[in-house]
Amino acid sequence: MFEKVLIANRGEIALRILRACREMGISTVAIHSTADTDAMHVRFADESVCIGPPAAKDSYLSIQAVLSAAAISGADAIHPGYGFLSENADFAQMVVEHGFTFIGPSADHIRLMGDKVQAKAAAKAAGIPVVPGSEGAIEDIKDVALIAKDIGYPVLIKAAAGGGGRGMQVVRREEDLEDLVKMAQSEAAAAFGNGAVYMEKYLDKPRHIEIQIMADTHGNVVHLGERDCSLQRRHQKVLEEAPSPALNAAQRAEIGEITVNAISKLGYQSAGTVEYLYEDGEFYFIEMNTRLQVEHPITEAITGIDIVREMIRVAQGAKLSVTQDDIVLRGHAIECRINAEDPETFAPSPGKVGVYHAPGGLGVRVDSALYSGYTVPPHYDSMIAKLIVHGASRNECLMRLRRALEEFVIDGISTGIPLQQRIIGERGFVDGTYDIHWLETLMAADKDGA
Ligand code: MV4
Repeated sequence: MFEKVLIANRGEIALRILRACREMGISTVAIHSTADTDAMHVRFADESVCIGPPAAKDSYLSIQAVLSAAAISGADAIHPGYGFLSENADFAQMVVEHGFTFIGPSADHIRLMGDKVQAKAAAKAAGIPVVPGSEGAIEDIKDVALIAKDIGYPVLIKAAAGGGGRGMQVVRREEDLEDLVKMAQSEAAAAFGNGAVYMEKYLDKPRHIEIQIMADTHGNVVHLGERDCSLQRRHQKVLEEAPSPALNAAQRAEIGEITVNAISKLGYQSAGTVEYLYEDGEFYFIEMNTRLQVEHPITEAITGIDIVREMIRVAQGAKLSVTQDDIVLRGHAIECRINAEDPETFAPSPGKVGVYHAPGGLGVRVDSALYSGYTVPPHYDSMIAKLIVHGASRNECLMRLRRALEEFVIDGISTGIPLQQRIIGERGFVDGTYDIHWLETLMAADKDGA
């Protein structure tokens, strides 16, 4: 059993992990930069260690600093949260080499899924449907041109070391293929230090649907249903919901079972998420996230399962506390990400918070590290709160969400609350028919004054 866990993160996710530890009777170590001395996660933890200056690369991203903090505090294990070092395979490996437990998957699985070409090949070999395209990285342009002709244009060139939408090129005509592949290769080499790119058929209007899985070290794997994350802007998710308005129970069970079988074959452990594009009734694997995700609370809301506690349990070698038959999806949940941002330009809007009042009541959860008088530092991600609302039906969830957004008070800084209110009032959202382009199309229409 762990006696002490170090949380290698900040903000709301550090609080989320601290809460799970406290409930489990595990003492906690917070780490923080000098910009975060007054942060909530530092106050909340049993002990804290200052690990460096404000710039993340010198603090939250410094493997040396984090490992030193774990050593001096006598922690047994490290939870990386999301972002920062959470998907750094070298970090996961060094954590283990220094005698700590990494609360997450093995370094090998993180490494495998970090290379999008290898991830796709592994997923396909394990029985997961993938987008048709080049088998592996592009080597010979003539081979790829033949495949592109066969699957039909447009095609998409993606960077093996990219992910999350970084380094993609749409190719609409055969005559552009060679130039755009070369461009993508040199951009990928410059951005990621790895010029490998691959090609896929470009899906026109898909939804982004992801399956949450959990696996222990005893061969048990379960899925917790899906989340629909199609509402995004510039590859940043804005609002997520579970279950997806696009799926029925039979489709959910089928893709869930395919995903669970593949995860078993891969020997993966811990929590993870398999991301799919969904179009015309078909699922296509795009990536796997080997970490706890921002939007995990909507899955917790509809399953009643504490995903962070399960991660900690399986890292200790315990069995999952549930089997697939125990998992029942109840009702509907939506998460709104609230960013400190300018409502027009979306530029980050850090600064001092005046009055802070979080909504509450039945079915309302707010995960945030804000408090009245807190100063949001400019050095980190602009997400300052997550509002998670649960209801018996999607309609009840929407009524409750509308009410909760009205109750939210964050004075002193600009936030994305008005954007969320706007979205949930739109017909395309209320009827659940939106795809991955819906939000950006809506906002482009606003700009044009349409
Ligand atoms: C695609 C695609 C269309 N066709 N792949 C963007 C993020 C990265 N994870 C994968 N992405 C996409 N891959 C094929 N073959 C469209 C996107 C995409 C997207 C995907 C999910 C959520 C939002 C998106 C926004 C633009 C493009």
